[in-house]
Amino acid sequence: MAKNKKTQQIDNHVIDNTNKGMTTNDGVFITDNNNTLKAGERGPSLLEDFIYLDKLAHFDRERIPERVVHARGSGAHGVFESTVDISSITRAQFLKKGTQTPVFVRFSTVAGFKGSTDLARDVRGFSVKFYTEEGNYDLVGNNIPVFFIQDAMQFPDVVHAVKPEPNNEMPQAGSAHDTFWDFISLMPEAAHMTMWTMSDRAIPRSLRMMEGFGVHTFKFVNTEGKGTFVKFHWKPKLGVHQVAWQEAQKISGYDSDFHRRDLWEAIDGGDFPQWDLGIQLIPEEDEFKFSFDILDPTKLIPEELVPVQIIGTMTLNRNPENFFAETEQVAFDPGRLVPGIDFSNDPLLQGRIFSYADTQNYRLGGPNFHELPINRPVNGKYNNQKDGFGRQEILKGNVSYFPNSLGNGCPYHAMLKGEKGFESHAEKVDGKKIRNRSQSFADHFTQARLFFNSQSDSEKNHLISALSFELSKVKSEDVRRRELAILNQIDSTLAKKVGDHLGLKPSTNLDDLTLQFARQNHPEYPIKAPKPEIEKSAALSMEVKLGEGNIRTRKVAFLIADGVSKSSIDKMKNGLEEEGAKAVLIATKVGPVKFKEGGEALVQFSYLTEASVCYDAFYTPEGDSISILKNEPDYYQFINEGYRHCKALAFAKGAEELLQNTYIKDDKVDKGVILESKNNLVEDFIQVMKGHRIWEREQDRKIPV
Ligand code: HDE
Repeated sequence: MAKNKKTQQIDNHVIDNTNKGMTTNDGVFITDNNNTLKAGERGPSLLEDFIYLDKLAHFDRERIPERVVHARGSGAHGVFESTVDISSITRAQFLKKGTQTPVFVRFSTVAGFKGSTDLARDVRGFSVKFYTEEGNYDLVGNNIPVFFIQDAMQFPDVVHAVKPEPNNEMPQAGSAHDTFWDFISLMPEAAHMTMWTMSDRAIPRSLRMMEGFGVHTFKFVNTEGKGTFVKFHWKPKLGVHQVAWQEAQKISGYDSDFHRRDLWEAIDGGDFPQWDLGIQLIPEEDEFKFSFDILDPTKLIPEELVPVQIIGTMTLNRNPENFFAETEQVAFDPGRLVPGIDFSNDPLLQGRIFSYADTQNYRLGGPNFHELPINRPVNGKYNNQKDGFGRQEILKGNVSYFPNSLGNGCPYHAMLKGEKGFESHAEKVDGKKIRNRSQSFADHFTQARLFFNSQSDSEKNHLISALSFELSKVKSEDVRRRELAILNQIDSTLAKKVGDHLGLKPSTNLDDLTLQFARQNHPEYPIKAPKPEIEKSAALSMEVKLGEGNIRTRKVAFLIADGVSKSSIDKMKNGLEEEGAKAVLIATKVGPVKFKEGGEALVQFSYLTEASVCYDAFYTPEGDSISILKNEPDYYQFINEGYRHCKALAFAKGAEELLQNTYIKDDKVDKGVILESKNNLVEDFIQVMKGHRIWEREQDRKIPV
């Protein structure tokens, strides 16, 4: 693969220790890296041991502050290719049809610390840095298209509420606790986002299988200076998929790096994840056309009202060389733009313009973080900024000011030589200084309801279970009641079902405290909600999402033991691999496993190291292995749990007898259990996997695990 400019830039900084002698930081060769310098064999250490001091002084400073939010993240390099001509709408050069732009992407959870589990119920960050020829452009988005709050002033509050509680620093990476729901139940504007975070969007199957959203409305600006509002969407080619909540909790124990590992292994194995970039365009004339305000970040624009047009594709094709240097030191900032893109007046976005550069200055230790290899623009940076901690570039000459004559007026203003510099969209602004909230932001439940109504039955059930789980963990009954009253405004069945789990009857009126706080922003609260354009939106359900019929990179556990039939393995393996899925052999032990036909396979995974929750589907091939599996309790755990979590299971003819010892007997054999004696083993199995899960099984609450 040809290296792009960014890859080359990073490569220039990669250090390779191969065939190198060990040195101090000053390049002095070290002869003993094991022992400190002492006064006599059993004597005290000497202060003059500069080799030890050099090593430890650096070690003592290895940690930098983790991100205050989105601390836990995984990154990858890639390329974005523009595929559609939208030059009449934006002058951004990287969006010119056919342009390829290097990118670095960082996915993250929000609440947990840097070492927390990947499978927390949480929003996922979806940050993309485009290294364009006109400078870096960051689209710092999430996998959920709306936000909890409307104004940046309340950001520290929502974050403090969701983070571990300050007295005991619990719980880690979880919103199921009192302070989060206390805040949320006082903030009806959070109702819409809460529906999303309690849905399965918050527990993705893979970072490669989630959508991304710019959340705010932005602006495109064309060469004539005309603005058009725009919303950004990333649509994954693998479809949008989730795990079950019970699985998520177990995966956190079995493999808390589940998402990070999945992304790394996919890229390492050449399965490069891809997303299409979509835009929704709203002409300036249509700014007030909708029943909601397009500047309100708690609202989305339904795709039925403004269709999403695909304008390019992003491919992630390279893992970082070094986690710290790249994924940790990458500094995203939605407050930096390239010509052709501009902010809207969304008060949440406006607040972000300050926070990101400010946090990088602190986290990365000063103003020179732009010079770190991962952050450098590929087109270079030329200005009169100088000095500061960690400065790497060496400015030549005696001029570091503008205007100047001694340096021939350089670096010059872009317009002087005809280059196209950044120009803000010349939007007319005229208003009194005022510290309040627009009345057009005051309807909080219509889109929360739209989201709920758009879910399939199983999705609704998951949402109800998630809310029940979270609120059951809340100790304060007042908080539970307040939140139930909010849910009741969204949908009475939803509120009733959650209330049943809590032993509470939802009130039809919002709690007095909720009203009191809401009225601080909207004195007339609650207002009469405007009539929505639509009641349901197919695009909001994961079940009808793109990528259906695609099982690429899904992991199928082949459950085997000594004596397994090779031909029974190969038959299924070939079929799955043709569809891009992966067969993973799991045996009673790692190392060589004998085939019935003679010969052996080297197996890397065993029932000791693996868990059913980390796999998408299960196949039991036939062979003499069956008599061993018959007495293997961990085998049954795989099968029962796989069934409980609504996954596809296939059994070769000789393996079907094992079913008798599982939960899946006779009437439990549904469309997701493929028996070679009754079905077309390979094709039917693939077909069921394409449907992702057999959620109907969830009705059967008796399934033991
Ligand atoms: Fe962030 N956010 N945020 N945020 N955010 C940060 O910047 C902030 C918001 C998002 O992978 C911080 O570098 C404010 C919305 C992502 O490195 C910080 C407000 C959205 C990431 C910050 C918001 C996001 C961050 C912490 C309200 C979705 C991870 C570390 C006005 C559109 C970026 C850092 C990465 C990170 C501030 C709200 C997404 C503190 C003040 C809305 C994906 O600057």
